[in-house]
Amino acid sequence: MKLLASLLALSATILSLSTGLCAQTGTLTRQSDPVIVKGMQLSALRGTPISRCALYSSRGGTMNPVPFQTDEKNKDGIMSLTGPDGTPVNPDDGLWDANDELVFMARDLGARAGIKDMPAGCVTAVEIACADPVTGGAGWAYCVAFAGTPPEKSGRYVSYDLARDYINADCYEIGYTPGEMKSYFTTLILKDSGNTRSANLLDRYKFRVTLHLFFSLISITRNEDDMRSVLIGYKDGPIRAVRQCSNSIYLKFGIRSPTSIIDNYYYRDSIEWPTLIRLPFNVSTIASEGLLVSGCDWNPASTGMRYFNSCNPSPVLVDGVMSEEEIKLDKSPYLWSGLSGPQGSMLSRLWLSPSLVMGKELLYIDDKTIADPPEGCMGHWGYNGWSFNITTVPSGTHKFVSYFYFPENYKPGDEKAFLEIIDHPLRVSTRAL
Ligand SMILES: [Ca+2]
Ligand SMILES: [Ca+2]
Ligand SMILES: [Ca+2]
Repeated sequence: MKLLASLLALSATILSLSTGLCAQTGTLTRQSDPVIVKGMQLSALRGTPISRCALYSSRGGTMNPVPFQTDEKNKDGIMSLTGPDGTPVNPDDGLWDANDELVFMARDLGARAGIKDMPAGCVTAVEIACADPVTGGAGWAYCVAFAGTPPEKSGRYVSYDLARDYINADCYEIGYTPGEMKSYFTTLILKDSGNTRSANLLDRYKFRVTLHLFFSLISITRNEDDMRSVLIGYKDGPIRAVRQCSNSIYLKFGIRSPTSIIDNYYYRDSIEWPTLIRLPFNVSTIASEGLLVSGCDWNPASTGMRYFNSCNPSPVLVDGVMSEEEIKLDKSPYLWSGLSGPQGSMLSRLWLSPSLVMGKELLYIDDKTIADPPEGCMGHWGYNGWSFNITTVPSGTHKFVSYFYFPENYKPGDEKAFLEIIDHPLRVSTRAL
């Protein structure tokens, strides 16, 4: 009798636990984190045709399809893309395997659900749980495999126009110069909540190196026009557009540097933009001084926006005129910077390989009278980014990654959620239902 009572109590506990699990509502507040689930975390789907899978989340008690994409990688781990001529680049097999990636946005996570909640026709389902390591908030999504094509379509956040080399995302648009093999973008438009759309605010992204050789008797300068960037392959969203480029820099006497293959990612409200610098020698062996400056030079349409960063929380006015406050900006290395105004808002941060951390300081010039060719629009308009003393940089490959974020209706403090994406990444776990 006692045993029976214990068994009954145990089963009641299990029942309440499982009911509790199914009733768990999503508590995750993070929105802008891309969630990347590796194929090895989806082992229940191994060998399943990717075209039969869809992503669902539970909102308001119903399961709804949510935007997602699957990025296959070939057996060497290189992303499968489409070449500019439409042919597959690094194709894979169309089946789920360990190195393929499922990608979606944290904003689409929902409540916890059970196998009984899965959509009709579900053959296999894997639960994806995401936890915020700081707040303990959690959210869930479900990768569902069907016997054939999934019954419902989901939306898109990003699209890529190959002919214009142009990305149109919910919160921004960014454009390159098709056919010109340039590495830098020349168009940046901000959108706020999809309701407003600014003019193009950008002159160009500048990347400039100056080396002084033989005790400054000879100077070598290179700018972003000396870089050649060839589009190898692309992916047209719907979660992230990918541009894969082969980059090299013109050195001298017709010689180019070795090429680096770089993938750029464009999400709904963020961009991840890595750059590789390959140095065949220690800079100090050939140069007494070396300076690299890199940043966005804006155009007059940016007038009225305000610049701020983690060391300079009081915003300064972008108007093509260098004010006292702008001259006195603290040039210390900053963690993040922002530009905000009626046109919209943008935040940026930089990740550097440790070899580049030394000797960096704020670059900020807002002076329309100082020409800085090559540029489309004469003068500096809120030109901001980084200045690096590269004299001490050793030979080898150095990487930096620029992150751009596009908050909707930005107010001070909103940057914290974007910083958390890298500082405290969401923890992703999976289990087959
Ligand atoms: Ca595959
Ligand atoms: Ca100013
Ligand atoms: Ca300019």
